[in-house]
Amino acid sequence: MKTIITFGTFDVFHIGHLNILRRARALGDRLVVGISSDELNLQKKARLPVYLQNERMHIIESLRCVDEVFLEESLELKADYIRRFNAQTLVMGDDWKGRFDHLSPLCEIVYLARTPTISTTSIIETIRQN
Ligand code: C2G
Repeated sequence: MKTIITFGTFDVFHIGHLNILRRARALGDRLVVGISSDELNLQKKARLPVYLQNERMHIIESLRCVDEVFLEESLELKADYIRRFNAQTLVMGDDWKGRFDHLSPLCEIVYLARTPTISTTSIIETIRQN
């Protein structure tokens, strides 16, 4: 049984999120997703997500390609999460390329190409302009 782990906020769920989750799942037998907490987002991006953590967790856990979700409370705890879920592979979008290479003694690190042109920020901007 090969377990894949990935992390993200997944705010205002869109096709780029779905693409990376489906491709991550296809690399193994089980996909575990760490959903960034509201507090972590406040620290990282200086704003709260549009969808709060419980809603984001419910949306992601209801996807067919996702087996389990948990709350990611700190960016520094990735090694603990990888061990806790016994993950063999960490998948991240290539906007994070190189940032998690130090975890390679623990598991395989794979960066997948982001889906072009779409992002939560651009969706918010489009709605604002309309
Ligand atoms: N993503 C993608 N294509 C897009 C937008 C996002 O492939 N057009 C991917 C990102 O690369 C990431 C995942 O979708 O792997 C989740 O994206 P975000 O919600 O923006 O995640 P982020 O806030 O970067 O949080 O510990 C790491 C962080 O929690 C990642």
